[in-house]
Amino acid sequence: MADSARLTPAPPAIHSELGLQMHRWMVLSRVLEDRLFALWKQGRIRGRLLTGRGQEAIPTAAALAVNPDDFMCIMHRDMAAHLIRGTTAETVMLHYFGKATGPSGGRDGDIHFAEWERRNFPMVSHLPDSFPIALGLALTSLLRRDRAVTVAFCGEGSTSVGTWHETLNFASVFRCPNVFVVENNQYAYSTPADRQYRGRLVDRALGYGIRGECLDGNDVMAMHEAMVRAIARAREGEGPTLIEAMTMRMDGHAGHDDAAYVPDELKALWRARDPIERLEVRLREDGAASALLESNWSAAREEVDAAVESAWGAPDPTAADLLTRGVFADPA
Ligand SMILES: Cc1ncc(C[n+]2csc(CCOP(=O)(O)OP(=O)(O)O)c2C)c(N)n1
Repeated sequence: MADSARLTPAPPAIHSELGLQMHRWMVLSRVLEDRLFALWKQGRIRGRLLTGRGQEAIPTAAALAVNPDDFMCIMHRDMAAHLIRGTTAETVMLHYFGKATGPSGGRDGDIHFAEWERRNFPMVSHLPDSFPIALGLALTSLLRRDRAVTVAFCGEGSTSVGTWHETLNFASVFRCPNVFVVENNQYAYSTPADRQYRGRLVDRALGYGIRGECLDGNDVMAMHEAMVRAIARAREGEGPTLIEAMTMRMDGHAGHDDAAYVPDELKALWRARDPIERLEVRLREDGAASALLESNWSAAREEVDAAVESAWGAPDPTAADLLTRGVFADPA
């Protein structure tokens, strides 16, 4: 081997660019939710706080696999999907501070938000009522032949509700361009999965005659490949896919919950599978410089600092605005 070849570091593997993008978004989501949690403890957040820390690989992989024209029904563990689809950290802060210029105009300071102009449907609190909405969006795309795909998320607890089953059945029968992602974080609030269902969730795909895939939801690369496959099938008219992504939420259900019901060993097992740390190991093996990864962390901290500062100073809604703005149609 020539000396120059020996001295030149191996070029990053072909997928490193995508890997670095994934890293950037997962880190931004983590830093933003770390900050939201601190603000919530200070009483500066208007509503409750639900985070997806530890689950970032799933929304990241999904949002990087869709097109801007596709639809996403984003849930309470999916901050990275908002960010990747163009909602800024500042908009998120405006929302949580209940500001007039936030997505709900100051009416909500909780997780129920999304920017519809980005084709993101806001979380519906009644679980899993985003699923029939995702079905309606996909059916519309089918009828219009616009080739858009709709990706919807839910937790494993949500799969016990009737609308979940009706959605999968209808989507299967009409081959709707849907991808249904179950983020199986093994607890629905304090209810463990073995008190929720028997068998494997992914096997339900068989019952509905659709394709199912169960995978490690903390492996962002594997998740991305699965999403790309499922989205391509949906777009080509081959029908919906059910993806069961195994993961664990590293916080309680919401800020007030310390998740004391989750055994310490289980938490430790999944902490060791942190999706960001795993990706960092992989990127380093592929030749990514540590400084590059560190710069993603520092850029995210700067972005979040600036977002908090600017959103905190934004105007609050007036009482009159809250009562009337966006409530009645313009009498045009
Ligand atoms: C129909 C319905 N029942 C109960 C609730 C209250 N609730 C909100 S989140 C939640 C846990 C949901 O668990 P899962 O679907 O597994 O999602 P996770 O929060 O674990 O991501 C519950 C019970 C609700 N929002 N809707």
